[in-house]
Amino acid sequence: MIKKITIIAIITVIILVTIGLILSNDSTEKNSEESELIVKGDVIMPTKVSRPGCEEIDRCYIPSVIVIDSGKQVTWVNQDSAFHSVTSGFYGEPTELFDSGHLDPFESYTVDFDETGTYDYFCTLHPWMKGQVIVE
Ligand SMILES: [Cu+2]
Repeated sequence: MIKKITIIAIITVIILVTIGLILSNDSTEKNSEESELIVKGDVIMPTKVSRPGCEEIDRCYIPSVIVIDSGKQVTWVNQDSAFHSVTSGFYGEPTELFDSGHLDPFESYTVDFDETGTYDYFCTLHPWMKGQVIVE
């Protein structure tokens, strides 16, 4: 009788470990999918955009317009040596949907977009820096 219980216990443990392995594999796949999406959604703030001029060649945020599916996210990366921000709305008229605050050089900022629409954003420090996220 005790042997039967031991065997049942061992089988139960094996089943639980197997389920655990399957679940952990699933979550690993999900994580790699997510990181691919982050790379896809990257918007870069390149160097020297803290002076006016980038708006003339549409290079303040690269790309300045990004189109994504709803439920996805966008990550901005500050590749400049100056502070920048990613703030929803227009200069002087923030919509308060999202605001990165001052991003240090090489700092990044991610926003989830669950609702479709067009989201304008700007840099609070440099009024000429404008961008748009279009969520479809
Ligand atoms: Cu800026």
